[in-house]
Amino acid sequence: MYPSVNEGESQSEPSRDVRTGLDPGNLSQAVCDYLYYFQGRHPATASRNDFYLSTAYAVRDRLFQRGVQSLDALLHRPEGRTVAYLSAEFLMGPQLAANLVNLGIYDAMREALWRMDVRLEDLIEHEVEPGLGNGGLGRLAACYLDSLATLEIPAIGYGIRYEFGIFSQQIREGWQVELTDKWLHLGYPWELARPERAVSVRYGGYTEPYTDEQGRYRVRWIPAEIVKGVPHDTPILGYRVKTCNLLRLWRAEAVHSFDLAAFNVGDYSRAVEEQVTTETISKVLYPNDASPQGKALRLKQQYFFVACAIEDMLRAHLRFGGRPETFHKRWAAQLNDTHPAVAVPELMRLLLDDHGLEWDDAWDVTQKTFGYTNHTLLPEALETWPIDLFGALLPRHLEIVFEINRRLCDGIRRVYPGDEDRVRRMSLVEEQGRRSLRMANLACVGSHAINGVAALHTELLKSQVLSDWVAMSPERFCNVTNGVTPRRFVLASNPALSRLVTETIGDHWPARLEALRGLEPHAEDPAFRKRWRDVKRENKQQLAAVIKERTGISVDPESLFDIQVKRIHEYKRQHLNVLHILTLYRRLKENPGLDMVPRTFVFGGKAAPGYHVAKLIIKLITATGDLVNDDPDVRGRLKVVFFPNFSVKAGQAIYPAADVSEQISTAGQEASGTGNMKFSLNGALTIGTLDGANIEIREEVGPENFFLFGLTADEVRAAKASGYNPRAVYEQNQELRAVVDLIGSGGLGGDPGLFRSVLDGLLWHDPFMVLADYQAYVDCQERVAALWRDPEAWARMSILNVARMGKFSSDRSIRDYCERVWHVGPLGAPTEGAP
Ligand code: NBX
Repeated sequence: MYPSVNEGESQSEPSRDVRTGLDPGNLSQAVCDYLYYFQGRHPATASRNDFYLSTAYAVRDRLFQRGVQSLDALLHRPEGRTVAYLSAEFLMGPQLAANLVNLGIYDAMREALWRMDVRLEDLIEHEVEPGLGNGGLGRLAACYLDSLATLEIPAIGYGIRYEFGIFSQQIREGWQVELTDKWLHLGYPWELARPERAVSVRYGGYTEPYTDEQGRYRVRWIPAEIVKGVPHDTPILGYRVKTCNLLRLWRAEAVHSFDLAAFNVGDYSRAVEEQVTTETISKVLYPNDASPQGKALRLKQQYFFVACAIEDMLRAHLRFGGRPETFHKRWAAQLNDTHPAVAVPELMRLLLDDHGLEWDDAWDVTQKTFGYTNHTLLPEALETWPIDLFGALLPRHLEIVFEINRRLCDGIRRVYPGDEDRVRRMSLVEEQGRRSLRMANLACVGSHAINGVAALHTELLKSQVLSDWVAMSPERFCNVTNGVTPRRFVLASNPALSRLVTETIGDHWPARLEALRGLEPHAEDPAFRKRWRDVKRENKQQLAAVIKERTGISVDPESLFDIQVKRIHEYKRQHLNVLHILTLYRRLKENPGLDMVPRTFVFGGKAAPGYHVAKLIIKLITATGDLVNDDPDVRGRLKVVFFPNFSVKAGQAIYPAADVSEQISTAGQEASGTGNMKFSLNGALTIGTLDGANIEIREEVGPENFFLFGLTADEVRAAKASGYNPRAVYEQNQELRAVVDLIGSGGLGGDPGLFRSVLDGLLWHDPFMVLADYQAYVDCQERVAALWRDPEAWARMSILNVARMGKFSSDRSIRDYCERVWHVGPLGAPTEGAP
């Protein structure tokens, strides 16, 4: 018997409530039990990882305990609609703090651990996050799971359990270096493997026609390869509710285990090779966030999780007497971009080949089941698959896609006789070059609802990329502006601000974010503004300490923290930010006595490993830091930090400490952005273009509380159409020329050729209008600096930003999806428009 940690409790008393109790006594007993019986450790000798795992198990028990009924209902319910969110990426972030917040036991657990001489904050810091996504799209999926559970909508997230997530980024001599992400190496306590619910996934082979007993023409698929998909479930508890949903991620395994006696040595190694090949399917996340790689393995991954998911859904539907014809009454499936678009022919295949439905009936079910969310307008990001590759891997699906396409093209010709151009544009098959399948067109034709992720993005989708589809079926299109979960991005990550807000307006705001409006009158209260500034200062001090530890750079918490964290991409224009920094630097060099607002510029984000210019932009940032950080003329007034390995966890430390949020993409390029929302919700002021959700943020917070600059999307298009000449902008702007020449002459690091590809791109092409927006950006930054000199006015604006951000809760986004796309209400009840 090991000593009970519950004061005043008899040591022999069984820990009755050890799996359910929420008070510190029960919690510490539970952690202790796990330490002892699961980790085989006594508290006195346990490592931090032992404590972390034991705490996580204790929390997981409570998730399951609260949610077992809703979990059962998810898959075993005979009626009502469940949402299936199909996504190749779920960027969940650390789970411990978020789950404690949603359970409402953060303080109790802190106290429980304290009794064992353990700091909860240390365990939270110790946690390794599963980086199973690239950026915005994957993180959006995670926010949506939180909101679905909070709104008590039955939902399952289906995806891939990558063994290696997004690479971990190191900075060596100013360059990005990629390391494999071993997120599983110390154990991942939040999931349960469910080998008994494994499914088979088939690839390759050929198809053959046959006639069934009723004399009907049917098709059989004889695959060449079979792979097992094993589900791993993570419970997703809503905020202070009992609904517990599920994230079900699939791991690929070889079907056959090896009978050692049956193999000679040579065969054995071949058999192991086969196993290794199979298991590569779920081995690694592709680290590209914009241009797809077109690799066969990537298509294998997409089909893998889609086939697992649809099989799982269909099985659950049929088990309780559902008929294949009513599949859509039981499931609303959302395609998170085109990555899961192969779900359309997969569902058709199951309904036609396995369940004998007629084409029209199967098509009706399929279209009513799926909705498609588009996340990008970038032409290079639109996925296509070479027909030969697709057909070799999925021969039956290719036949079905051809038949969908035949009917689609016939339909277009009926509505627009003679318009063969239109047929070519809308066809599922791109005939130019290597014949390929257009996944966005497949997703459109197979879905009853198609949406963009911010108002401008949806408008541009409708007027440009998908205009032909709008002409055919305008009723299918709608907008759902993105949102983020305030539970993680305010409550868990900014406790000081959360306390102040709760003290001021009560504790309803995390579940009803519009309640933040109640802060508005307090913007006029000097005492409140002082407390607001104190919170920000405390958060900046904490971030300064982390920056020192990660980079060795000392930054002054009293300086203006000007932050840009997001994937590195030319369209996001981190290099525009750098041009501004160098402009300030040159001004200081020319006039060291200049009265300049001290600023700390923080950058963070990963570059796709094959994207050379993006990697060079990282080097440009770090070289700028090397130039300015220790220059005696600068006297600490400029600091430039590249925060390595940006992640959800890093974001949670960074957003609360920002004064200025950089949202400076070329107008018309950023579909929505969600970092913009996280910053503003934490009291940062935005400097931004009229792009993505910036437009709606500015509308909400008021144009007077937002630093706007730059060309509009229309102006960008017009400038390009009339022959935009970046070289002329360079020639005519003396300060810009000086900065560009500084970079081009080796002023950063000594090698004049180092940044040539970036500079040549800017001077000769500049597709993202960096030079065109340079002066407007620099001028706008002067307005930022002027306001910073008036701390009262700054605090007032910061408060108003937070007060008016209620719209950007992911709860609002999910309500929009429920109403406009899924037609489901709480507990799966059908709502108006339900199929
Ligand atoms: O999706 C992002 C957009 O760029 C953001 O504007 C938007 O806010 C966010 C959520 O809607 N897109 C994105 O993150 N894409 C990817 O990560 C991606 C990953 C793999 C791939 C293509 C894109 N093959």
